[in-house]
Amino acid sequence: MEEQRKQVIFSAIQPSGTITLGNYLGALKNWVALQDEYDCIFSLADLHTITVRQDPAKFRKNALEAYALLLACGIDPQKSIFFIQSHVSAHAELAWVLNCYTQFGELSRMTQFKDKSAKHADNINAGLFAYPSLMAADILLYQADLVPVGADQKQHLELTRDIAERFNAAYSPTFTVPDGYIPKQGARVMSLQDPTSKMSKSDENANGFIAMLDSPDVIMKKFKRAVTDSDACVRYAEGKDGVNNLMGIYACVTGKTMDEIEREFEGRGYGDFKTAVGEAVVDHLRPIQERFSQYIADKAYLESCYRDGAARASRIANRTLSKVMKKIGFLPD
Ligand code: ATP
Ligand code: LTN
Repeated sequence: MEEQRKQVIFSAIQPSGTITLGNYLGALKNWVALQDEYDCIFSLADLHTITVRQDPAKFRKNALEAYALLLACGIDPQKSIFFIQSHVSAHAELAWVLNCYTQFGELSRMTQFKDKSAKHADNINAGLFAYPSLMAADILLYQADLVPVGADQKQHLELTRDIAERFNAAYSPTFTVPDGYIPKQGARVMSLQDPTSKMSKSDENANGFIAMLDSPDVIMKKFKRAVTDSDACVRYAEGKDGVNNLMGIYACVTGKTMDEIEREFEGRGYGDFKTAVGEAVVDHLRPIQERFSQYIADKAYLESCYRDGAARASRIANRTLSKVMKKIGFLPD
C-alpha cells in the first residue's frame, strides 16, 4: 500500500522574554501532541523579536533558554525539525518578496500592530508593521497545511492565506494555503491581573503571567493574588472573566471539565480554589522544569540540535524560495 504523505505543520514562538503558561497552554502543549501524526517544523521566531528593542545579552540568553525550554516541554528533534529562524536566511528573503505582495491597508488593520504600536509609541518601526509578511514567509516556505497557534494569531493567519492565494493566482500554484489549528481549551489564557487582556510574556507586571520557570512559591503567590470578583462562587459565566480564566487553566492542566470543576468547588470560597489551581500548575510544570535544568546545562547538545534543525529546514525553505524567485522573473544566479 502506498504510504500517504503526512500533513505538514509549522509554528513558531518568539524568544521575546520568559515563556508563559499562556504560550504553553495555547500553543506549545499542542505542538508536542501533534508530533506523531504530522510532519512538524517548529521555530524560534527571533527575527520577529527585534521588532521591539532588545538588549543583546538578554536576547541571546532568552533565545537559548527558550530553545531548551521547548525541548523540555517535549519538542523532540528526532521527530520534528526544530530550528532558529535567523539561522535560515530564506525567511528574511521571502519576507522581502512577500512585502511586495502585501498591501499597506491590510497591514494597517492588524490588531497586534495597533496594540504594539500603542505600547511602544517611541519605536513604531517598519518591521513592526511588516511583521505579518515575515510570519507568512515562515509558514509558506514549508508548504504548511496547518498552523497551530493561540487565538490571538488568527488575523495573521488569514492574511497569510490571502497572500498565498494572491501569489498563486498571479503566477501559478506555488504555495499551500494553510489552515489555522486553534485549540478549544487554552486558546486564550488571560492575564491574572487584568483578565480582559491576554497573558503576555512582555507584560511589565510580572504578577499578570506565570512564567514556565517560576518557582512553586512564586506560582502559588501569583495565583493567590489573581483578580477574581465579589461573587465568591466558582462558576463559569459571562462577566466572570477572572474566574473563567482560572477555571480554564485548571481544566487544561487537570483534564477536568468545567462542570466537574464547578461541582468540586461547590460551597467553597475562592481561597481554596486558587490554592488548587496553583498546586495543579506547580505539579504540571515540575517535570518540565527538571528537564529544562538538564538541557540548559548542556550547551554543546543545544548547539548541535539547533544547527541540525537549521540545516534540515534550509533544504526545504530554499526549494520554495527558488521556485518563487523563478516565477517572479529574477535572473537565475
Ligand atoms: P509577546 O508578549 O512578546 O507579544 P506572546 O506572549 O504573545 O509574546 P508569542 O511568541 O507572540 O507570545 O506567541 C507564541 C504562541 O503562544 C502563539 O501561538 C500565540 O498564539 C500563543 N499565545 C500567546 N499568548 C497566549 C495566551 N495568552 N493564551 C494562549 N495562547 C497564547
Ligand atoms: N507571530 C507569532 C509567532 C510566529 C508564528 C510564525 C506563529 C512567528 N512566525 C509562524 C506561527 C507561524 C506569534 O505567535 N505571536
